[in-house]
Amino acid sequence: MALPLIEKLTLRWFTRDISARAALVANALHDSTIDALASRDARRLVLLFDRTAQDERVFGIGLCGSDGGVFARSNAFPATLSCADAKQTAGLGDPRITLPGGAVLISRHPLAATENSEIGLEPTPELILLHDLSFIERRSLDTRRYLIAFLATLGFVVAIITMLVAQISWRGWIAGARALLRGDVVPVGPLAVRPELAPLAEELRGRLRQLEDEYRRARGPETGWTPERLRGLLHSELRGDEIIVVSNREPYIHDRDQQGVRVRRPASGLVTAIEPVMRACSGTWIAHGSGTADRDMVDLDDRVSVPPDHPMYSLRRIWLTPEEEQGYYYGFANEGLWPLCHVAHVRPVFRESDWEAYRAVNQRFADAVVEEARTEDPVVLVQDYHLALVPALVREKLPQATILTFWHIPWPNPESFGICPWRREILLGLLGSTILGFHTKFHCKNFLETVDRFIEARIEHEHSVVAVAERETFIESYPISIEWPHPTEGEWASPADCRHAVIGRLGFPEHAIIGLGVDRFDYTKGIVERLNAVERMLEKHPNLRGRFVFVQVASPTRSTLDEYRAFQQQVERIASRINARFGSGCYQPVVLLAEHHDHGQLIELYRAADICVVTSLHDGMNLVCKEFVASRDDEQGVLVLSRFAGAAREMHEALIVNPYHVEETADAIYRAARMSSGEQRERMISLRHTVRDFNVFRWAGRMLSDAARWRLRARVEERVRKHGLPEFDGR
Ligand code: ADQ
Repeated sequence: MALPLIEKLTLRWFTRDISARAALVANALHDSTIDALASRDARRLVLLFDRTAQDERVFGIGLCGSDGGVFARSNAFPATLSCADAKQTAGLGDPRITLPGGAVLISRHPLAATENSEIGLEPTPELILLHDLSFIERRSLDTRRYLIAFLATLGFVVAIITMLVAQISWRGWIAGARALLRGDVVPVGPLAVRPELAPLAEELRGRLRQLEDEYRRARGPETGWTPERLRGLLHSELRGDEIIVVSNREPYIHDRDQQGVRVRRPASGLVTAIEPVMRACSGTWIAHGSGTADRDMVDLDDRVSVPPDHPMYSLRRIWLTPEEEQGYYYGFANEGLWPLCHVAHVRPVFRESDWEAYRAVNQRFADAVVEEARTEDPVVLVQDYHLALVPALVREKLPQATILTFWHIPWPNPESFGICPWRREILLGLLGSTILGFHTKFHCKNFLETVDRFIEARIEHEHSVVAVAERETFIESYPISIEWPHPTEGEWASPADCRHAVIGRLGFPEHAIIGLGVDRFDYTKGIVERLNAVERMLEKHPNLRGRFVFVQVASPTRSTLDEYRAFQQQVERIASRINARFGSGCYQPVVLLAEHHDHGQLIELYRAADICVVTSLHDGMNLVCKEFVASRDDEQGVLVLSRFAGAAREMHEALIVNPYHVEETADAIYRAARMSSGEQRERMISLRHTVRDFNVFRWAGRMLSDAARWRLRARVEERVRKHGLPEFDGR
């Protein structure tokens, strides 16, 4: 479209130039032409015209005489071109004619009299100049080529630039849209914080959440471990065999106070884990009756049905004298084995008298198992480090029993375990089990190495089996968990209401960022390290002073032991120090709630908190972090988790820290305090999947399935031994 326009324009310019040039040439020829004309010398004129026409632009020159004919013409001037035609064309708007050699432009220039000569002729002779226009065509062809090339190059460059710009802005849009959908603030780019986009983003987020929920509902539980499935397993694979649990801690404690008898659930990870399993499979739980009203609540066989409001299984209580409790529980178990297995820099203490008490009490528990067993091959679940001798003691009396022992705390390396003067006895006691479970593969490995170091045994590393005197024990990891909650409508207050209640009760500022720790008052839980990290964070980030609050719930435990009393005092001192440094007016950054909380109170705190901090220095698993995650159905809240807790091996979306590194922990708490709600949600969704799918029924189910396999194998072996061996021997 542009080309004809450009051609027209260039032609007009050239025509104007040529006309001006023609006037110049005509002027130059004027006088000589008049002289030659005066002498009627046509030859001279031809010579004059030919010379002038040597100029490449002048094609030909002719002189029209007063008679109307061509008086003289240059060689190239066409003989066919009459003066009349030439004059007529020259008068047109487009004074061009086409000759065989190409287009020419015609101009006419009348001759006027000069000073020396008078023409005196009528009409006046005129010079006709023919100008070569072929160069214009050549130029216009070149121009056309250049123009096409230029436009093509320009188009190409523009296309590239457009693509680049589109790419960059598309990425910007995508990143911005993603950030908006996550609920982040978009600081730059096309979607940078614009109030008008907020409702749109909110709507999109809502829709996404809806789609995810639909997807989750459609997918159903991944591993699908429920109480029903566990019950089904017990009936199908274990043929409804009886289940006996034996542990030191009882699941329900009856205490007497001024109002009468109260039932209490102890702060214990073991109880948290085993209770739902017992509810699912009934059976009998044997445990130490430690409550002040426990004796009043049992029948003649020391049994009571629990849970009190909806009995589902039987609790058999064992009575211990204060001396027995001192030696077995406080002494050997908690001053010896607990610090031995938790490498937490508190020295284990081993006393002969404690060991004697430990042995005697373990015998009492084993006897109770034998008493409770209605068959010769019950499934016995032995729990924890208080009862390490029970498996072998039960095995002596009930050789057909399937004994599953679970060690709830870490198992240290052989060097550390070697400190124990009764290491052989402990190992042989545990190896009375059919299956011995730990939380992690790492603890299993440590156990196998310890066996290898201290006793005569055949170890099949490939199958994770230890055999002592041909009696085999399968060593396996079974990461423990909690029951996934299914709160009934209205049972849980909304997180906003929980927050409101906690802020009101503890006198926090309205926009407080709430950090939370929930533990027993135990030196392995890293409470001191956690408070030091909180202090360091407030030191580094003064902007959070007056806003960040840390609630440490710690239920007193083993308080008769010096180590525990000193530890509680140390924590109280540190909390006071932080409050003195950073508190002002009614703002106290650390609130220490040194008391037992019931389940509902813990749920309220978990749901109110922005951050849950678990900084165990060494922990078998740690259930607090799983409880926090399970309580956050709003998919908000950040978990800061010690890498030394077994849970860190599953809960990768937590902010994992080394609690010994104060700076790192402080930075993680700060990061959690500033984490966008979008990132919180992403992490929390993933954590919730893990805890829901790997729940406590899966833990129990896996162990009981393995037990069923071993029972089957044992029965086949027994049959072969009884009926198959004679034939086999050929006797
Ligand atoms: P614990 O050392 O008792 O368990 P943990 O797993 O954290 O530790 O469980 C503590 C339980 O007690 C939780 O259910 C928690 O809610 C409750 N609790 C803590 N403080 C409380 C308080 N103040 N009031 C009320 N309840 C409180 C041991 C091992 C762990 C392992 C469990 C289970 O040390 O590593 O995870 O057994 O195997």
